[in-house]
Parts: sequence; C-alpha cells; structure tokens
Amino acid sequence: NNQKSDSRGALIVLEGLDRSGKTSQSCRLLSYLEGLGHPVESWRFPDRNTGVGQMISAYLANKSQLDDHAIHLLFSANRWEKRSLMESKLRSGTTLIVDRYSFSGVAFSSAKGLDFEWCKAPEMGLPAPDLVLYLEIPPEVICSIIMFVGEIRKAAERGGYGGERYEQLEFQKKVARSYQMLYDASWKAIDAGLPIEDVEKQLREMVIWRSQTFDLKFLVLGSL
Ligand code: Z5A
Repeated sequence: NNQKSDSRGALIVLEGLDRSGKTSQSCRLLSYLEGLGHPVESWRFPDRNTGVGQMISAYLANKSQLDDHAIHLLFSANRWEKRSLMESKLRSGTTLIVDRYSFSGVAFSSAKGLDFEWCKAPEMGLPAPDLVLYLEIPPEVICSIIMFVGEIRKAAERGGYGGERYEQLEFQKKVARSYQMLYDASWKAIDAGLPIEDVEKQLREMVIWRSQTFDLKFLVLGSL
C-alpha cells in the first residue's frame, strides 16, 4: 500500500547502537524538513521528563536497580504514555522524527537475555513507523569512541566514566544482532561510519524516497 495521505505526518524513527549519531542526525533532519516547510517535531525515547522517564533515567545512571523485566516494561510504558499525543500529532499533519523507539526496547532487553517474543509483546499497538533509519556502525568502533570519551571524562572528573549502562563491547554486539532480527521492509540501513554530512545526505535521500506516506498503521513488530 503506497497510497499517499496528504493530511498525515510521517513517523520517522532513528535507531542504532549508542553514539551512532542518532541525536546529531535527528537535529539535522529536523532543520532540513523545517526548511522545506513541513510541520515537524523531534522526539526521543526514553522521554526522561515524565514520571516513568525519571525512573528510567535513574536506572540508566546506575542510581537504582530494577529487575530486567520491570525496566523493559517501564521503557514500553514511557512510549505508551506518549501514544495519544503521538497519534494526534501525526493525524494533524505533523511529522515526527523519533530518536529510538520500540526497536531499542526489544534489541536492548533481548540482548540481556530476555525472550525476544516476550519483549515485543508490550509494544504491540503503538503507531508503526513509516521509515526506520538504522545508523549502522560496527560495535568495535562504538566501543572505542565510548572508551575515548571515558578517558576524557576521567581526566576531567575522577571516576566519572561508566555513567550509563550497556557500554561494553560484548553487549553492544548482542544488541546489533537483535536489531538484525527486527529488520523488515520499513528499515533502511545507513553507513554511520561516514563523515557526518555524508550520513545526513543519505538520510535526506531516504526520507524523500519514502515521502509518499502510508496510512497510519499500528505496530506489529516483525510483521508490518
Ligand atoms: N534503551 C532501552 O534499553 N530500551 C528502550 O526502549 C529505549 C532505550 C528507548 C539510553 O538511550 C539507553 O536506553 C540506550 C538504549 C536504552 N543505551 N545506552 N546506553 P539514549 O538515547 O539516551 O542514549 P544513547 O543511545 O547512548 O544516545 P546518545 O549518547 O545520545 O548517542 P547518539 O544520539 O546515537 O549519538 P550523537 O549524540 O548524535 O553522537 C555522539 C557523538 O558522535 C557526538 O559527539 C557527535 O558529534 C559525534 N558524531 C555523530 N555522528 C558522527 C559522524 N558521522 N562522524 C563523527 N562523529 C560523529
């Protein structure tokens, strides 16, 4: 179905390993689409501003401990609490660029060893993206960036490194494998190891290519 719906905004999701460039590219894509005159907003998950988001934030900063299933459900709840706003924005014609979505939820929790299908279940019924842009970069590269940043932080503030969870190579490799299991027709992989402007150019091309939007669908992971 590639019937164009002029009234609806597009749901564009950026996914990828930590520090793959999602935030930088979300900003650039936002400016680009604004420049073309589209109503567009940039969102991110986790949304740390909500009550649930603050619990997630404390967990990520190692300030609280939670069962792996419980934190998975909190990440999902954080999307559900934004669902009606997301839908009304899309229906009223605003395009949303979303930095991480359900796929991060499934990829990270299943990389911890939780059952893949169990991880997908709480995401069912959320709005389905029109386009998932996967910023692809080898886990080894990501980890060397993380270590480099860590060294700088250590120099600036003693013991400052290791702030957030999930920053080890073996874990990042598992996340990358989980992402591969989620790939479907709405995904496009972008080589995120290229210079930032080249990545930006690829993203723009993909968005233009996909600009004939689909009708609003609801998320059925793996079988869109
Ligand atoms: N998580 C989860 O478990 N379940 C869920 O449902 C969700 C998330 C939604 C926090 O996410 C954690 O939550 C995350 C997944 C888990 N795991 N961890 N840790 P987050 O989004 O808050 O954190 P993050 O993924 O680590 O995002 P980030 O640090 O903001 O990275 P990024 O957005 O991908 O990268 P960036 O900030 O745009 O770029 C990083 C640096 O690289 C920056 O200095 C840039 O200037 C530079 N950069 C960017 N692109 C390039 C290129 N092309 N060349 C050179 N340098 C570049």
